[in-house]
Amino acid sequence: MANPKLFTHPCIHRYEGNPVMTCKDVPYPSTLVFNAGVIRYQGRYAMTFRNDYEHISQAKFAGTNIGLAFSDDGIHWKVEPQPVFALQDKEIVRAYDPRLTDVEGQIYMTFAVDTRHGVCGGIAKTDDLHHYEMVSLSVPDNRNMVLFPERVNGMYMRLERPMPVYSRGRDQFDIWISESPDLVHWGNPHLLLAVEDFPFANDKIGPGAPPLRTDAGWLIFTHTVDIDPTRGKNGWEDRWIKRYCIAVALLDLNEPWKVLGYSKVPLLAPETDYETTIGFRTNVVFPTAALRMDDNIIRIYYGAADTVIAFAEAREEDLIQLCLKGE
Ligand code: BMA
Repeated sequence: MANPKLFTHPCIHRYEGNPVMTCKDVPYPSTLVFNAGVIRYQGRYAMTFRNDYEHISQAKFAGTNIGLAFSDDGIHWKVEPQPVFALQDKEIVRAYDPRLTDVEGQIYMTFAVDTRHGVCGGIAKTDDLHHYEMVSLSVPDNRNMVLFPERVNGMYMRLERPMPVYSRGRDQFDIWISESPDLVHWGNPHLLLAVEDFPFANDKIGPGAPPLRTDAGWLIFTHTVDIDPTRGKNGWEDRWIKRYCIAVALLDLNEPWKVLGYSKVPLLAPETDYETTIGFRTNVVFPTAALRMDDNIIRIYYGAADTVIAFAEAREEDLIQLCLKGE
Protein backbone atom coordinates (compact mmCIF):
# COMPACT_ATOMS: atom_id res chain seq x y z
CA MET A 1 0.00 0.00 0.00
CA ALA A 2 1.28 3.46 -0.88
CA ASN A 3 2.36 5.77 1.95
CA PRO A 4 -0.25 8.38 2.95
CA LYS A 5 -0.26 11.83 1.43
CA LEU A 6 1.46 14.34 3.70
CA PHE A 7 0.44 17.96 4.16
CA THR A 8 2.18 21.19 5.06
CA HIS A 9 1.29 22.53 8.52
CA PRO A 10 -0.99 25.60 8.38
CA CYS A 11 1.44 27.69 10.48
CA ILE A 12 3.97 27.98 7.63
CA HIS A 13 3.59 29.89 4.36
CA ARG A 14 5.66 29.59 1.23
CA TYR A 15 6.88 32.77 -0.40
CA GLU A 16 4.56 33.30 -3.34
CA GLY A 17 7.45 34.31 -5.63
CA ASN A 18 9.24 30.94 -5.13
CA PRO A 19 11.66 29.80 -6.34
CA VAL A 20 14.03 32.61 -5.39
CA MET A 21 17.04 31.20 -7.24
CA THR A 22 17.40 28.88 -10.22
CA CYS A 23 20.20 27.94 -12.63
CA LYS A 24 19.06 30.85 -14.83
CA ASP A 25 20.49 33.25 -12.23
CA VAL A 26 23.96 31.72 -12.45
CA PRO A 27 26.52 33.24 -14.86
CA TYR A 28 28.58 30.03 -15.26
CA PRO A 29 27.70 26.44 -16.16
CA SER A 30 24.76 25.46 -13.98
CA THR A 31 22.00 22.88 -14.11
CA LEU A 32 20.74 22.43 -10.54
CA VAL A 33 20.96 25.18 -7.91
CA PHE A 34 19.81 24.05 -4.47
CA ASN A 35 20.67 23.39 -0.78
CA ALA A 36 22.03 26.78 0.25
CA GLY A 37 23.55 28.27 3.39
CA VAL A 38 22.26 31.79 4.15
CA ILE A 39 23.49 34.31 6.73
CA ARG A 40 23.31 38.03 7.39
CA TYR A 41 26.54 39.63 6.20
CA GLN A 42 27.57 43.29 6.39
CA GLY A 43 23.97 44.52 6.53
CA ARG A 44 22.92 42.31 3.62
CA TYR A 45 22.27 38.62 3.04
CA ALA A 46 24.86 36.18 1.75
CA MET A 47 24.24 32.72 0.34
CA THR A 48 26.48 29.84 -0.66
CA PHE A 49 24.69 27.28 -2.77
CA ARG A 50 25.25 23.90 -4.36
CA ASN A 51 25.60 23.99 -8.12
CA ASP A 52 25.55 20.78 -10.15
CA TYR A 53 26.41 21.39 -13.78
CA GLU A 54 26.23 19.58 -17.12
CA HIS A 55 23.74 16.79 -16.84
CA ILE A 56 25.18 13.60 -18.34
CA SER A 57 22.57 10.95 -17.55
CA GLN A 58 20.21 9.95 -14.73
CA ALA A 59 21.95 11.18 -11.53
CA LYS A 60 25.29 11.92 -13.26
CA PHE A 61 26.65 15.44 -13.67
CA ALA A 62 30.01 16.64 -14.98
CA GLY A 63 30.72 18.40 -11.70
CA THR A 64 29.58 20.16 -8.55
CA ASN A 65 30.80 23.44 -7.10
CA ILE A 66 29.61 25.97 -4.57
CA GLY A 67 28.50 29.42 -5.68
CA LEU A 68 28.10 32.68 -3.76
CA ALA A 69 25.30 35.24 -4.02
CA PHE A 70 24.36 38.46 -2.22
CA SER A 71 20.99 40.10 -1.65
CA ASP A 72 19.53 43.19 0.03
CA ASP A 73 16.30 41.49 1.01
CA GLY A 74 17.07 37.75 0.99
CA ILE A 75 14.69 37.39 -1.95
CA HIS A 76 16.41 38.90 -4.99
CA TRP A 77 19.89 37.47 -5.39
CA LYS A 78 22.90 38.46 -7.46
CA VAL A 79 25.32 35.62 -8.08
CA GLU A 80 29.07 36.33 -8.09
CA PRO A 81 30.77 35.75 -11.50
CA GLN A 82 32.63 32.58 -10.46
CA PRO A 83 31.99 29.71 -8.05
CA VAL A 84 33.90 30.17 -4.78
CA PHE A 85 34.48 26.67 -3.52
CA ALA A 86 35.16 23.23 -4.97
CA LEU A 87 37.20 20.35 -3.63
CA GLN A 88 38.71 17.81 -5.98
CA ASP A 89 41.90 15.80 -5.92
CA LYS A 90 42.91 12.15 -6.16
CA GLU A 91 40.99 11.36 -3.00
CA ILE A 92 38.18 13.92 -2.92
CA VAL A 93 35.44 13.76 -5.51
CA ARG A 94 33.38 16.83 -4.56
CA ALA A 95 32.03 19.09 -1.81
CA TYR A 96 28.30 19.98 -1.67
CA ASP A 97 25.30 21.01 0.44
CA PRO A 98 26.94 24.03 2.15
CA ARG A 99 25.56 25.51 5.35
CA LEU A 100 26.77 28.83 6.76
CA THR A 101 27.02 29.76 10.41
CA ASP A 102 28.30 32.96 11.95
CA VAL A 103 29.81 31.59 15.16
CA GLU A 104 30.49 34.51 17.48
CA GLY A 105 31.63 36.73 14.59
CA GLN A 106 33.60 34.14 12.59
CA ILE A 107 31.91 32.66 9.53
CA TYR A 108 32.12 28.92 8.97
CA MET A 109 30.85 26.80 6.12
CA THR A 110 30.03 23.14 6.71
CA PHE A 111 29.47 20.79 3.77
CA ALA A 112 29.42 17.18 2.70
CA VAL A 113 32.51 15.76 1.02
CA ASP A 114 32.39 12.67 -1.19
CA THR A 115 35.77 10.93 -1.04
CA ARG A 116 36.93 7.68 -2.60
CA HIS A 117 36.78 6.19 0.91
CA GLY A 118 33.45 7.47 2.14
CA VAL A 119 31.30 10.56 2.71
CA CYS A 120 32.72 13.01 5.24
CA GLY A 121 31.59 16.25 6.86
CA GLY A 122 33.84 19.24 6.25
CA ILE A 123 34.24 22.52 8.13
CA ALA A 124 35.98 25.54 6.59
CA LYS A 125 36.33 29.11 7.80
CA THR A 126 36.13 32.31 5.80
CA ASP A 127 36.39 36.03 6.40
CA ASP A 128 35.06 37.26 3.06
CA LEU A 129 33.01 34.30 1.73
CA HIS A 130 35.31 34.15 -1.31
CA HIS A 131 38.28 32.41 0.33
CA TYR A 132 38.06 29.36 2.55
CA GLU A 133 40.48 27.61 4.87
CA MET A 134 39.78 23.99 5.83
CA VAL A 135 39.38 23.45 9.56
CA SER A 136 38.50 19.77 9.80
CA LEU A 137 37.09 16.75 8.03
CA SER A 138 35.19 13.98 9.83
CA VAL A 139 35.66 10.26 9.42
CA PRO A 140 33.18 8.59 7.05
CA ASP A 141 30.30 8.15 6.84
CA ASN A 142 28.84 11.40 8.05
CA ARG A 143 27.13 14.41 6.53
CA ASN A 144 24.57 17.19 7.00
CA MET A 145 26.78 18.74 9.63
CA VAL A 146 25.66 22.10 11.05
CA LEU A 147 27.29 24.32 13.68
CA PHE A 148 25.55 26.13 16.52
CA PRO A 149 26.07 29.92 16.25
CA GLU A 150 27.63 30.15 19.71
CA ARG A 151 29.52 27.98 22.12
CA VAL A 152 27.52 26.20 24.81
CA ASN A 153 29.26 25.76 28.16
CA GLY A 154 32.48 26.84 26.46
CA MET A 155 32.28 24.19 23.72
CA TYR A 156 31.50 24.43 20.01
CA MET A 157 28.51 22.24 19.18
CA ARG A 158 27.40 20.55 16.00
CA LEU A 159 24.56 18.41 14.74
CA GLU A 160 25.54 15.62 12.41
CA ARG A 161 24.16 12.58 10.68
CA PRO A 162 26.36 9.49 10.73
CA MET A 163 25.35 6.65 8.41
CA PRO A 164 25.61 3.37 10.35
CA VAL A 165 24.89 1.09 7.41
CA TYR A 166 26.55 -1.93 9.02
CA SER A 167 24.62 -1.84 12.29
CA ARG A 168 21.36 0.00 11.49
CA GLY A 169 20.99 -0.93 7.83
CA ARG A 170 20.36 1.28 4.89
CA ASP A 171 18.99 3.97 5.49
CA GLN A 172 18.01 4.08 9.17
CA PHE A 173 20.01 7.21 9.93
CA ASP A 174 19.56 9.55 12.89
CA ILE A 175 20.66 12.96 14.17
CA TRP A 176 23.54 13.15 16.65
CA ILE A 177 25.06 16.04 18.56
CA SER A 178 28.72 16.40 19.54
CA GLU A 179 31.04 19.04 20.95
CA SER A 180 34.54 20.39 20.42
CA PRO A 181 36.95 22.78 22.13
CA ASP A 182 38.41 23.94 18.78
CA LEU A 183 36.18 22.74 15.88
CA VAL A 184 38.85 20.13 15.04
CA HIS A 185 38.55 17.54 17.80
CA TRP A 186 34.95 16.35 18.14
CA GLY A 187 33.58 14.06 20.83
CA ASN A 188 31.06 13.42 23.61
CA PRO A 189 28.42 12.39 21.04
CA HIS A 190 24.76 11.93 21.97
CA LEU A 191 21.91 10.56 19.90
CA LEU A 192 19.52 13.49 19.57
CA LEU A 193 16.58 12.34 17.43
CA ALA A 194 16.05 8.98 15.74
CA VAL A 195 14.20 8.29 12.51
CA GLU A 196 11.57 6.28 14.39
CA ASP A 197 10.69 9.36 16.47
CA PHE A 198 8.92 10.81 13.44
CA PRO A 199 5.68 9.00 12.51
CA PHE A 200 5.87 10.32 8.93
CA ALA A 201 9.44 9.09 8.31
CA ASN A 202 10.44 5.48 7.72
CA ASP A 203 13.87 5.93 6.18
CA LYS A 204 16.26 8.56 7.56
CA ILE A 205 16.44 12.03 9.06
CA GLY A 206 19.20 14.63 9.10
CA PRO A 207 20.09 18.11 10.33
CA GLY A 208 19.03 20.90 8.05
CA ALA A 209 19.51 24.50 9.13
CA PRO A 210 22.06 25.59 11.75
CA PRO A 211 20.20 25.92 15.09
CA LEU A 212 18.43 29.21 15.80
CA ARG A 213 18.41 30.59 19.35
CA THR A 214 15.01 31.50 20.85
CA ASP A 215 14.13 32.25 24.47
CA ALA A 216 12.40 28.85 24.63
CA GLY A 217 15.35 26.86 23.26
CA TRP A 218 17.27 26.08 20.07
CA LEU A 219 14.96 25.66 17.10
CA ILE A 220 16.24 23.14 14.60
CA PHE A 221 14.83 22.28 11.20
CA THR A 222 15.53 18.78 9.93
CA HIS A 223 14.75 16.77 6.86
CA THR A 224 12.75 13.57 7.26
CA VAL A 225 12.54 10.89 4.60
CA ASP A 226 9.97 8.23 3.84
CA ILE A 227 10.43 5.62 1.17
CA ASP A 228 7.62 4.02 -0.72
CA PRO A 229 8.56 1.19 -3.11
CA THR A 230 5.38 1.83 -5.11
CA ARG A 231 6.85 5.13 -6.31
CA GLY A 232 8.56 4.69 -9.63
CA LYS A 233 9.71 6.95 -12.39
CA ASN A 234 9.98 10.46 -11.12
CA GLY A 235 12.05 13.47 -12.11
CA TRP A 236 15.06 12.66 -14.28
CA GLU A 237 15.79 9.21 -12.88
CA ASP A 238 14.20 5.87 -13.69
CA ARG A 239 13.46 5.25 -10.05
CA TRP A 240 13.18 7.58 -7.06
CA ILE A 241 11.14 6.26 -4.16
CA LYS A 242 11.97 8.82 -1.46
CA ARG A 243 10.02 11.82 -0.23
CA TYR A 244 11.74 14.55 1.82
CA CYS A 245 9.75 16.69 4.29
CA ILE A 246 10.82 19.30 6.85
CA ALA A 247 10.30 18.84 10.59
CA VAL A 248 11.05 21.17 13.49
CA ALA A 249 12.40 20.43 16.98
CA LEU A 250 13.27 22.45 20.08
CA LEU A 251 16.42 21.77 22.11
CA ASP A 252 17.32 22.94 25.60
CA LEU A 253 19.41 26.12 25.48
CA ASN A 254 22.04 25.04 27.99
CA GLU A 255 21.93 21.29 27.42
CA PRO A 256 21.13 21.06 23.71
CA TRP A 257 21.40 17.25 23.72
CA LYS A 258 18.01 17.39 25.53
CA VAL A 259 15.03 17.58 23.17
CA LEU A 260 12.19 19.68 24.58
CA GLY A 261 9.75 18.71 21.83
CA TYR A 262 9.34 18.16 18.09
CA SER A 263 6.65 18.09 15.45
CA LYS A 264 4.85 14.78 15.00
CA VAL A 265 3.48 16.02 11.68
CA PRO A 266 5.48 17.56 8.83
CA LEU A 267 6.17 21.28 9.05
CA LEU A 268 6.52 21.40 5.26
CA ALA A 269 5.67 18.58 2.87
CA PRO A 270 6.35 18.73 -0.89
CA GLU A 271 3.19 20.02 -2.54
CA THR A 272 3.87 22.74 -5.10
CA ASP A 273 4.88 22.07 -8.70
CA TYR A 274 8.50 23.16 -8.06
CA GLU A 275 8.68 20.64 -5.19
CA THR A 276 6.79 17.73 -6.71
CA THR A 277 6.80 17.68 -10.48
CA ILE A 278 9.31 20.07 -12.04
CA GLY A 279 12.91 19.07 -11.58
CA PHE A 280 15.57 16.46 -11.07
CA ARG A 281 14.41 14.69 -7.90
CA THR A 282 10.78 15.30 -7.25
CA ASN A 283 9.15 15.33 -3.83
CA VAL A 284 12.11 16.91 -2.05
CA VAL A 285 12.13 19.85 0.36
CA PHE A 286 15.54 20.06 2.06
CA PRO A 287 16.03 22.80 4.71
CA THR A 288 19.47 24.37 4.94
CA ALA A 289 19.09 27.80 6.62
CA ALA A 290 16.79 29.56 9.09
CA LEU A 291 16.87 33.29 9.83
CA ARG A 292 14.86 35.48 12.18
CA MET A 293 13.16 38.29 10.26
CA ASP A 294 11.14 41.25 11.57
CA ASP A 295 8.23 40.59 13.95
CA ASN A 296 9.70 37.24 15.04
CA ILE A 297 9.00 35.62 11.73
CA ILE A 298 11.35 32.73 10.97
CA ARG A 299 12.34 32.26 7.36
CA ILE A 300 13.42 28.79 6.30
CA TYR A 301 15.37 28.38 3.07
CA TYR A 302 15.19 25.00 1.39
CA GLY A 303 16.23 23.21 -1.74
CA ALA A 304 13.18 22.15 -3.78
CA ALA A 305 13.27 19.03 -5.98
CA ASP A 306 17.11 19.27 -5.84
CA THR A 307 16.67 21.86 -8.59
CA VAL A 308 15.90 25.35 -7.18
CA ILE A 309 16.00 27.36 -3.93
CA ALA A 310 12.82 28.46 -2.16
CA PHE A 311 11.77 29.74 1.27
CA ALA A 312 8.79 29.62 3.61
CA GLU A 313 8.00 31.61 6.75
CA ALA A 314 6.30 30.96 10.09
CA ARG A 315 5.88 32.81 13.37
CA GLU A 316 8.50 31.85 15.94
CA GLU A 317 5.83 31.29 18.59
CA ASP A 318 3.86 28.94 16.32
CA LEU A 319 6.97 26.87 15.66
CA ILE A 320 7.71 26.62 19.37
CA GLN A 321 4.13 25.57 20.09
CA LEU A 322 4.30 23.00 17.29
CA CYS A 323 7.35 21.49 18.96
CA LEU A 324 5.87 21.55 22.46
CA LYS A 325 2.42 20.25 21.48
CA GLY A 326 3.66 17.89 18.77
CA GLU A 327 1.06 18.99 16.21
C1 BMA B 1 20.49 13.75 0.20
C2 BMA B 1 21.59 14.67 -0.31
C3 BMA B 1 21.01 16.02 -0.65
C4 BMA B 1 19.77 15.91 -1.50
C5 BMA B 1 18.81 14.89 -0.96
C6 BMA B 1 17.62 14.64 -1.86
O1 BMA B 1 20.94 12.44 0.42
O2 BMA B 1 22.19 14.11 -1.46
O3 BMA B 1 21.98 16.76 -1.33
O4 BMA B 1 19.12 17.16 -1.53
O5 BMA B 1 19.47 13.66 -0.75
O6 BMA B 1 18.02 14.09 -3.08
